[in-house]
Amino acid sequence: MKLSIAIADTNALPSAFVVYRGFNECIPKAAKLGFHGVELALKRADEINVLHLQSLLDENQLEVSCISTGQVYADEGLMFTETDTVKRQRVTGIFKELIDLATDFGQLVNIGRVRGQIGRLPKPEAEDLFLEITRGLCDYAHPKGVTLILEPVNRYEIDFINNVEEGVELMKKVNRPNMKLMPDVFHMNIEDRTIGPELAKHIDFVKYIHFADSNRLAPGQGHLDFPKIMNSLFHAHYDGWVSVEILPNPDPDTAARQSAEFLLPLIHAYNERRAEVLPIIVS
Ligand code: LER
Ligand code: MN
Repeated sequence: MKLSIAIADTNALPSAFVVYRGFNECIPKAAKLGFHGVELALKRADEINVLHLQSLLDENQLEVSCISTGQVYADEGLMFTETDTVKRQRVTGIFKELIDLATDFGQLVNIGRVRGQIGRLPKPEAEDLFLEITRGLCDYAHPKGVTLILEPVNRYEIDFINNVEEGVELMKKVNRPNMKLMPDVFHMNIEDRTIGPELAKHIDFVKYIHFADSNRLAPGQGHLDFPKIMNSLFHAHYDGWVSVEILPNPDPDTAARQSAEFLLPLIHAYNERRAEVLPIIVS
């Protein structure tokens, strides 16, 4: 298991949901705190100077865990359930460029609120609009080694795919090997029956996990039981990223430090425990 933190660059929208802003300043800070990677919140692929980002990552020995796309939705209201052909082409084009970028950085692109609303559409129609764009993007991404990860988001933010079970049902309809889920334990705390057992039950679909406490502050600052959640993940043999996506409160540096201080010892113990049992699982 590896630990990442959500960051955006200085030109990100005020609504970008990240802990840190400013790659030059914050990538070294994340490395110093012990994070293994950074989740890049992007609006467009051309925000990234590939050579500069790669050298920043190399200098700080960090990886990109995933490219997240909340700003694609926030910026122009683009959605996969959109009916307008021009807007559908636009969101598809933006995603193809983000997939190209992910070939070199993380190989994972998230689909958050950009999946769209059901709104006034009949649900099967909204689903078909989503499926058409998503299958096309999966087929584009597959030869590039990139996987798309859909995030169930709570009902107060969106009306389409609120819990993990709904996500799994939709994944089965997408029916592509590079389409998986990105559960977020903050949303799961609102929408799912349980957190750890639900993640374990659907582990084959779980590719990446957002960590935030019940109040969306750093893990350890609310009432979610992270050791218990991680124990379920351990028994389900999860070996992917967990990424801190929290409010930058009381300030970004404190929120990032609290997250690292709370989660890194748990992750080290998790990985040591996995190293002990891995030979048994493999043999
Ligand atoms: C995005 O990862 C997320 O969790 C959303 O709640 C942001 O609005
Ligand atoms: Mn999230």
